[in-house]
Amino acid sequence: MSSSSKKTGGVHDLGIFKLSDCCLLKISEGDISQWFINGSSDAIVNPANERMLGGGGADGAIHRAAGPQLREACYKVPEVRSGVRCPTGEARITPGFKLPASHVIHTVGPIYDVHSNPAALLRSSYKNSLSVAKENNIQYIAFPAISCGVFGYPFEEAATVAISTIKEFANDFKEVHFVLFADDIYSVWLKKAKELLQAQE
Ligand code: AR6
Repeated sequence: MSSSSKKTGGVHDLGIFKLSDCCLLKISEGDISQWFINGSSDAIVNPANERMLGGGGADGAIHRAAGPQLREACYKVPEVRSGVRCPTGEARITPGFKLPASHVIHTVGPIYDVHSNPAALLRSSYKNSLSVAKENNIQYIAFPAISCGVFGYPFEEAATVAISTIKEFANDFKEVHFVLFADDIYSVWLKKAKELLQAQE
């Protein structure tokens, strides 16, 4: 199967795949905090922790780019128990404030070596993020590789869960994006998408 991905001057262009007649999956390298489509029906997904008050990695980049209002909005999300605003596998939505994208969907992926069934929890993170997006009329959504940084999830296993779960929402969005931070993880995602999806010419 051929792919539409290209490599120009050491920078990967998009890998584009068809999820359904109305929805494309686009895979690129970059900083998710800078991603947007139209600033009105677009959302980025933040790989957060259960407190939802910021952290390192993509979470840190998103909070820095959004400005302090994002932390204030997160603070107002009710705790379900002490120190937990978003349990592992669930998702919450806030505005994007100074981000170019209109919304942030915060989700908490599993810690690979701590949780007993990380695949089920990672699947829940993707599924609940997509459900919250759908409820809020989001048409364009971008994911990083949830749990693949600090939380230690192996890239290939994570890519299988991510892409197969997104396939189930193929009729609900115009575009689903993966914005991946580094060449190694981008290549793994692209390879997995070629295995599981149809390349768009
Ligand atoms: N844009 C896109 N991807 C990024 C960016 C960025 N700006 N920065 C990092 N990545 P991580 P996790 C990649 O650690 O594993 C935080 O402290 C990164 O290379 O951000 O779910 C939270 O507060 C990796 O491939 O999220 C939590 O405590 C992927 O994003 C914890 O880390 C996810 O890495 C969550 O850990």
